[in-house]
Amino acid sequence: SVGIRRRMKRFFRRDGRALIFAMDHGFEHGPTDFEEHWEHVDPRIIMRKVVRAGIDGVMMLPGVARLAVDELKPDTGLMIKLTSKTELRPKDDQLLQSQLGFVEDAVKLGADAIAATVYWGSPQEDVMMRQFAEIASYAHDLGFPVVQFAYPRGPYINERYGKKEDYRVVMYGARAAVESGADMIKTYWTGSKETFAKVVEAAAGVPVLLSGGAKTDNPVDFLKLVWEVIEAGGAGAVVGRNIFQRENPEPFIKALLKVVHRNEDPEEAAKA
Ligand code: FBP
Repeated sequence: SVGIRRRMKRFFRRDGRALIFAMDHGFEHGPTDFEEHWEHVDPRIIMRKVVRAGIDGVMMLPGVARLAVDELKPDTGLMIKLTSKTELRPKDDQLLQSQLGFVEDAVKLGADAIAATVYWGSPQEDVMMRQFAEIASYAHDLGFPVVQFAYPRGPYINERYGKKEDYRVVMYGARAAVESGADMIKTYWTGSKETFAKVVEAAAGVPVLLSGGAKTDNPVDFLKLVWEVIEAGGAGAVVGRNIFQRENPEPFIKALLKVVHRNEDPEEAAKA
């Protein structure tokens, strides 16, 4: 619909690419994720920094968004994620993301897109498929794009492919996201430009964003990874720990923006 097309543009610049800041870690991993730079546990402080650095969009759960939306610029894309899990759950339930908010909550917060995770290959895949279908159906009716965090993980994946980052697994998840109606996909790095390009192709034109992952000790290593994503045809990245676990997120975001939007050489981008 027209609404979906308009709202997609709040994230993607004219080059079709986006850099999005992720901050749902206080729920998904617990506040220990912020201990490296404890001041960033306050969503207002880190949001102020990322917005000042020129980020294209941000992703939060509804409660944190309520605290931090005033820090956003009018044109910062706002993605509200409606599913999560805590790491306090019993191990057997770690492969399920549950719904913790509703599309209406996101709309009231001024969201531009709605996000939800599906762990493809989980024993509880069925629950997340249904959850995603409900969220997507309602969001689409209202003219909102839907982002699927398409994260394959589960026992059979490990048995059959060895690891969840195998490109055959990642592209399966991306394809399943497309076929289930996602307007944007967020997924893992597959380890090489060539294999990530296959993931992008399997997504058949639906934008594929990298899921940042654990902080790299050397910032340039992460810039290089994002550079490869862009070279592979990826639409950008959704980055959490690699931003808020650094002492100085602003220059790092500026460097990331140069890589994402200008294909700038990572070493050069890091210098400025
Ligand atoms: P990162 O850039 O920190 O990896 O953030 C992306 C993200 O998907 C978060 O939204 C989420 O909290 C976290 O990674 C989940 O990581 P995992 O499920 O691998 O523990």
